[in-house]
Amino acid sequence: MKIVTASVLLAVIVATASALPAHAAATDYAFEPVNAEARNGAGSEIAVRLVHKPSGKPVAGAVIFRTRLDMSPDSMESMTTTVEPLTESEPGVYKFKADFTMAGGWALKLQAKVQGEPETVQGTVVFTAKE
Ligand SMILES: [Cu+2]
Repeated sequence: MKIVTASVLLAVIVATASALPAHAAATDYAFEPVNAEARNGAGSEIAVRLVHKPSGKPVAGAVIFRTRLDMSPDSMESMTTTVEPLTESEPGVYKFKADFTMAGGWALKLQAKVQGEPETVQGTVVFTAKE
């Protein structure tokens, strides 16, 4: 039964490794909509707030390096449109210009680098584009 013992031991090691604090750190951050309702159409402004969950404080100076805007909330994940970053309008609030092409639910998927956090922070914010 030596093999069984080894695999149990391995499972314990894997479980312990996934509980390391480094993993918890990136999940300490959350992206939230400033206003979940958006105007449908080209050049619509949307904004997200990046929050450090344990302190509840906004996170300024994050570098959002990847975005994707798609209609996955309405089961149209392949329907994407352009989204262009604008300035950080106030600390922790990041604005974008979105070219919505259809009324309904849109998911803004973000990847960001936060100062002092080695892991990439990821988030999804759902907006509803309305006529
Ligand atoms: Cu659609």
